[in-house]
Amino acid sequence: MLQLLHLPASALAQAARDASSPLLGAACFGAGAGPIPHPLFPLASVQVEPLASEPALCEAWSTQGPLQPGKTGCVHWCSNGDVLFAVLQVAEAVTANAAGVPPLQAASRAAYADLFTALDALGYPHLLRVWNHVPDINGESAGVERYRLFNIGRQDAFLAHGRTVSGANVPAASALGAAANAPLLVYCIAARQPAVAIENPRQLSAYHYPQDYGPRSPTFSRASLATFGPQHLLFISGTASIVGHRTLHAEDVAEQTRETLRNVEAVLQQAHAKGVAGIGLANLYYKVYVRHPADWPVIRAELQRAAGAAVHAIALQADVCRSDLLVEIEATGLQTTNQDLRA
Ligand code: 3EB
Repeated sequence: MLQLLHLPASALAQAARDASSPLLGAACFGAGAGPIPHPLFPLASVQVEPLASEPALCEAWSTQGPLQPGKTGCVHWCSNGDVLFAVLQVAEAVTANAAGVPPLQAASRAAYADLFTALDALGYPHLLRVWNHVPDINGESAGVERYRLFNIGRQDAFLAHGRTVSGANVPAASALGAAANAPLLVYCIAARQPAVAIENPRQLSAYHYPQDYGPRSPTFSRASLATFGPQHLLFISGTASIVGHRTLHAEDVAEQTRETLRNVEAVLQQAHAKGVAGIGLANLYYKVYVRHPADWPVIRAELQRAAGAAVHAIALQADVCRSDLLVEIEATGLQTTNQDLRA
């Protein structure tokens, strides 16, 4: 069983001391988070700023013990017997590099190669959910958009480690920007057992995007559904105003938000067909990545209209992987079956 906590950074140390539900891992957003002293769990320090009133926000995963933490290569991880939370960062400047390979592409490949080596060695080979923060994601290096370089390096590593880059074994993911001087940051949840991958019938699978969006398609599914005993976890990937493979409503943030939420609903429908009808728009945990902070009130109003005024949401300023996208929304759903609760 996992629980997802949204909390201010100042409350993370307290949550970490709660021995009845220890932390498997966490991500903190914003410079205000500061260093957390000697965490026993992997902590992703994400260089994007939160939009809400809190100076910094954290997303933490709590579970039941016993937990095993460790470090393999540059991968910090912690596992609970079913799942493993992992964090790694790679500075593109220092990645060993064949001549002519742009440093970000090399760093992306190296990050995923190190991750796969660790996951395979630890016995948690199945990636359920990945968060990627690419510094200056909409910038260019060597004349190529940096998100495209990231996609090349990521796909290279999947293939080099014998992993498929389309279909059932591709993880759910989000890909966002980060400060231009930040390292490439990847954090993820992996498992001993595979998840069920879910696609969105309104969208072309991202791993089949045409070459207009780069020489290699992105390697992610629209959602993944994992089951641990009585608990189902639904990880909905970063979702945007894309229908088919095209961006819609390029200049209109309200329309982009509504289109994005139609996509989230379409993914939920697919998940319902796989037995998680209890997860809906109103009980998802959202992370909203906003390109222009001034757009947040409009986005929040649309999200509240769709999901209710009490919606659980973290809002962050981040660049989104296509320069015409103003907002990207990801979501996580948790459902515990009644039958197993009675047992
Ligand atoms: C999209 O639908 C929007 O490259 O891992 C969303 C989620 C997006 C994940 C990724 C990219 C990624 O194409 C962008």
